[in-house]
Amino acid sequence: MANTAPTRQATTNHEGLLAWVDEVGALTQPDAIHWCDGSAEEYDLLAQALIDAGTFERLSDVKRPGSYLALSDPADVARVEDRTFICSERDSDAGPNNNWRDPAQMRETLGGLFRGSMRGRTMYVVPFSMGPIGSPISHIGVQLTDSPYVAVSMRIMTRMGQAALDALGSDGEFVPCVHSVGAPLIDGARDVPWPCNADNKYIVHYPETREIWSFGSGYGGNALLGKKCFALRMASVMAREQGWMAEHMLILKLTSPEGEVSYFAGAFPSACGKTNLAMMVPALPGWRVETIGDDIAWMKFGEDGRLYAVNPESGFFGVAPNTSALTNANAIDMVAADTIFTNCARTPDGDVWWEGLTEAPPAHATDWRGQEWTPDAGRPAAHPNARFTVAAARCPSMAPEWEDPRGVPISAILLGGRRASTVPLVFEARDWEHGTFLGATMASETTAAQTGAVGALRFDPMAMLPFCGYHMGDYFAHWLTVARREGARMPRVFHVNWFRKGADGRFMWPGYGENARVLAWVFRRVAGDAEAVDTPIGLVPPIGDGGIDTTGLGIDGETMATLLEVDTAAWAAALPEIRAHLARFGDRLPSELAAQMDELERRLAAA
Ligand code: TSX
Ligand code: MN
Repeated sequence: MANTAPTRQATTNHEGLLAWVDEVGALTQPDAIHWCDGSAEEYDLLAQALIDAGTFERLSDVKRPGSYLALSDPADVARVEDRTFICSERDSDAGPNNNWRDPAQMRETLGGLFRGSMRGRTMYVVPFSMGPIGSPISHIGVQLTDSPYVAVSMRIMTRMGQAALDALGSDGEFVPCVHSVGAPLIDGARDVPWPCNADNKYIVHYPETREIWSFGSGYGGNALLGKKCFALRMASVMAREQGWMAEHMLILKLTSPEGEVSYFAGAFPSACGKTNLAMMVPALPGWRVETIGDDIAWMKFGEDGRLYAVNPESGFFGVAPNTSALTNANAIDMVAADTIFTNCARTPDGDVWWEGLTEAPPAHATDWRGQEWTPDAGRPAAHPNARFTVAAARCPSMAPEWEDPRGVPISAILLGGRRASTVPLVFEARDWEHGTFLGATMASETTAAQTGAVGALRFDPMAMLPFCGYHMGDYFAHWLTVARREGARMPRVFHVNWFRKGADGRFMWPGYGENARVLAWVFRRVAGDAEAVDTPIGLVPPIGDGGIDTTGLGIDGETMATLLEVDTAAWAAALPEIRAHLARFGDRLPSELAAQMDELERRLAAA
């Protein structure tokens, strides 16, 4: 691998960058250093090197042109939250939401691990812009990695290569990101298809010096450092200091039958179908949904006081299982070509397959571990966290302005959760402070896809619990602070729940394209054209005029009433759990949120 990898010299005069690359090279001792230019030729060369190394298998030119399948080490299949560290000077600044380590001690530990860790490999210098190149909302990073799989993935997921270097200039600021799979090739040792260091994973953030160091894993958010590490954990710290917002949110564009446009951002915990919502095909005639992003929103204030959002990414790293023409037709079209699949199953005709892709499974397949698989195998063919990595430009529902350097003005923030009971289909926050409270107390019931008891309530404030790079109490305070900026015109906040179940245990709301009916009510609320009923928990759509359009839906008024019902007894019963959740943040919980808690209790008691 090291002998066949291309090498390319530096094409920057950024002294700080050159010195840092030298320094990390001296520490990790790669055989060669390659500065990525981000060209298609370079991508093809690296893909060929990955095929030669056994990491990639080229898929059928007929079934999946330009596409590859990688099977990971079974010990390297997901993000590792228990190996993710925030190394702030003070323990208290990391908060109860993070694993803290002393930065000096961590530097010593990592120094030992990274010393010589790239021996026998090529170190790729991967310059990237999170957000459109040159946008005032964007920020630049440079990742050093000994994984060509990471280098090609970064070309899809970010604006990677010479253009990012050029934007950096000779003295621009960048977030340094160092990544090693932690598997040096010593004394001519043969490489494996998916090198990693399963027992020694470290995903480390130094928020004060803005550095990211990742060791031992080649998978997803552990290794593609622009995504969760930079665009969420590090960016949340930068955003707090600089007065903007880095959020774990989709961004969608909604166009009404009258041709009016609104942009919504949306925070959802895992397993709520965030990517499906971002790419949704509305079932409500005349309405159109287009995609800006499916995972992360960076929002800065415009001169008009509104929040303008960009998607800092340029691709999708989506969960494959249960993605189908029924759940997400745009994603299926998108991954028809030029896609990297990881831990999917392979069919005999050189295509990929995953659970939920088709109603009938293939008669034979090779599973994600490379073993023969048949439908009676008693184990999934694709790993439940199998992924596709594909350029956003391939997504048919991308809005033309998705790369607008000015960003798009956000009118509403949607918060969501998976709740079988208690929480209505949709309700609106009374104001920004109440919306912040709704975000801070967001919760989802666990599904079989997660570990632990199925159906247990898991609080995940703003869907940021694993992604906030500092104390979450301070993060809530930041939400309250940005709204006090002179002239700020904050988005309205809504809570949605597609997952309420009836007495028969079945989902009451059809979801998917029918969610457009909920989005349409949100749109009309923001425009001042829809009604709402005041309840103890917030503003709920009325049944009928001014409420949710149910024409052609086939849901009766009684079911709609149940979907929108505020079960005050169930809410009152949930209060102690919500209080206990907020108590985790101790004296850093903003007093405004404690007051919101008391107000909710008072309103429920009066109901
Ligand atoms: O993504 C989902 N969305 C959002 C779509 C834009 N899912 C899948 C969640 C797992 C990732 C949903 N599942 C949604 C939803 O709105 N709703 C449900 C629940 C549900 C599941 C199946 C049906 C209806 C609702 N279908 C039938 O009962 C036929
Ligand atoms: Mn995410």
